[in-house]
Amino acid sequence: MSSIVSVSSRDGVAVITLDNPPVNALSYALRDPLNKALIAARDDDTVKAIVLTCAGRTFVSGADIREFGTPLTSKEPNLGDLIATLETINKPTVAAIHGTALGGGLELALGCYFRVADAKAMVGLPEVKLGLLPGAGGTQRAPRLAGPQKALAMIVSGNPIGAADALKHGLVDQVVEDGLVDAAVAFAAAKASEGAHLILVRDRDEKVAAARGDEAALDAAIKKATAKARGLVAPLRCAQSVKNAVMLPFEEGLKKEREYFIELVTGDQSKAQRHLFFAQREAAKVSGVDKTVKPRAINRVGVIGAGTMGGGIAMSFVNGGIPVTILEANEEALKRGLATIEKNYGISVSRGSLSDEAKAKRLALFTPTTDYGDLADCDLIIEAVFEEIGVKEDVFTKLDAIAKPGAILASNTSYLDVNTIAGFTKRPQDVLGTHFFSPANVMKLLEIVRGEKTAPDVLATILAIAKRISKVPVVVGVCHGFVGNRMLGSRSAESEALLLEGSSPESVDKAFTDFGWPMGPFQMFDLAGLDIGWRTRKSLGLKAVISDTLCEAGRYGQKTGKGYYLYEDGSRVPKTDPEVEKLIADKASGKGINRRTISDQEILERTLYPMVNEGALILEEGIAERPSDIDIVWTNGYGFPIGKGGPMFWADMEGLDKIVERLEYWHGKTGKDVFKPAALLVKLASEKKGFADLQAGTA
Ligand code: 3H9
Repeated sequence: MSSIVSVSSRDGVAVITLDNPPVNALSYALRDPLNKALIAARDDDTVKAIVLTCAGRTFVSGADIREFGTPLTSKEPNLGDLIATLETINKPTVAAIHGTALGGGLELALGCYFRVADAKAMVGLPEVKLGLLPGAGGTQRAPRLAGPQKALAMIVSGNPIGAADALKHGLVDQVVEDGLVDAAVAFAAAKASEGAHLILVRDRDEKVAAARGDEAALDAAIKKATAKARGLVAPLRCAQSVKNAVMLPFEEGLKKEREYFIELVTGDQSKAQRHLFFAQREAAKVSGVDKTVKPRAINRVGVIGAGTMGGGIAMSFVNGGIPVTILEANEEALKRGLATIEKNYGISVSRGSLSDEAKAKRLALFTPTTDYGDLADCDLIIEAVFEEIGVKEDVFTKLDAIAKPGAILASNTSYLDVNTIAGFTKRPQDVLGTHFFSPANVMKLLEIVRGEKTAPDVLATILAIAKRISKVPVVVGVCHGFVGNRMLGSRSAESEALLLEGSSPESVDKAFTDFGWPMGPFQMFDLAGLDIGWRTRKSLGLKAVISDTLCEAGRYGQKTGKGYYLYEDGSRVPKTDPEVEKLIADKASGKGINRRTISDQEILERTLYPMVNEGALILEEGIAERPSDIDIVWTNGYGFPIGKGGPMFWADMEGLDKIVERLEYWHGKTGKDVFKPAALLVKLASEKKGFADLQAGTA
């Protein structure tokens, strides 16, 4: 017996406890003693049943992701061997599930005859989010217990379900409010003493047999579930494997599942998605904010501005159960903002993702006001007002006068200098930027802008609250546009240049969607509103000839029914507009440009390489703490394809020497600064290293 696996006996039931913090991942160090403990309990005639339970905050939350790509993954006993051992046991085996039983953890539990879960437990097969499929029988056993449709939804989405749902669909056999291990022991003992007929999950055929008769329904469900795969292979393999569970004998389905798993785990997409998994957790580790820094308490949040951004920010906090005082300049604007919020919740109700009761509860958490004095009891106040420094000065001066001591004052600015804003108060240590992305109640990214004087506990507080409201936080430094919009700037300028030289909005956007982006730059401009960039450019004395002309003609994008594209009444589907084609051709000829056919390769090089270059400058300047933080910004805030791991991970895959060579080529041809390779990029390329080396401290 090792400290990682211990065995005790209760009324003839062997209780095997796994203790591998933090999440009881099934590393080799755990698998080996667990396998031995299972064999010992199996072969001990005094043991009449076995309960598998975990110490700490959770049941097994999966295979050990850090072992993938190392010899330890397959070192025997591997996870499949462990489950095979479980299935040789001819006495009741019960998994006692608390916390999260995820991936290999749920697969282990499915190797038991029975599962008892704590009422707050969640179970799921999230492997698809790592570019994988459940590789230890999950795609074969889950459909046999829950039915193929439910298993398909769980495996292709990767989203976990609660204990009650799992009970309803047969994934667990009993749910208990408390006393989980006692209940599991009692359950196991009862099964043993009643001499229950024990059927392995792999041998249960009713639910898959029923689906076998209706292959068309299964295919339709697969088509729907994988409709948004966008070039990712894992969702397709997940779906095919569930279909195999229905159509093939168990052993054959299992063999195929193994083949798919090996294909995926050795492929670039899964490497990229595993990189993002760890990158997200790294981003929460911020220099100067260690575990000893205690976050401040946040019981009420104030939001200034009830427009699109303010409303979305307020909804994010309310969705996390935090009361919000929402302030507008006048009653009319306040009413309009609240009506939009109510409408948005109404849409969730009509889609079935929110109950009427939950909607009412959320609405009750809003306190509307037009009086700054009402923000005095807020622990955190975020302003989302007009993006102009004079307006910000007015707001922060007022906040400084009314906010209670220790309240955190945040600006949702996307470009302005947070240090200047902090200087409008007598408490710059309590000021920072919280840059949400639109629609703020949906988008996961939160850029936390650390000012020169921002206190460590202020950062710790925002990092903690971000987790509470299900955002993905990344701490960045002060510069124009921070990480995301600054890199977007270099991409945008070049997208416009491509139009003048011969591309169309359609051809640029298609090159992007073929690469895996959900939409291209021009579809994104139309969605976000062209007027936003126009206003910023005007304030900086910059020009973008096509975009400016569209704005002058009142073409702001989807909200005005036309921008780079045309949108028919209320539709979001972009249609080619001959007027825009003509406008581009006229502007090009006015500048004496001979338009030509531009390849997808050129489009991608000229838009994405400058982004990587800007990312390198951002790292040189210390605006981002590490390359992977930039990847988190771009995959969570701008739709960079997750299967490519973010711009910096992708750059490493492309090869930095190739990128430098092409940047130099374009710099020579155009003379534009965006193509001038950053010193860091040149250094890494010349040393044949990548951003990963920089992060690992080996460059
Ligand atoms: C799989 O199972 C494949 C099989 O089908 C087939 C195999 C053949 N491995 O997220 P947190 C670390 S694939 C290694 O901050 P929370 C994490 O990096 C796996 N490490 O905590 C972090 O480390 P650090 C399928 C892991 O409470 C620390 O634990 N399973 C793993 O917010 C705390 O993590 C999954 O995909 C792991 N499996 O959330 C589940 N999991 O402190 C992945 C976590 O050094 N895990 N770590 O930064 C999760 O979703 C969340 O971690 C969980 C806890 C919900 C469990």
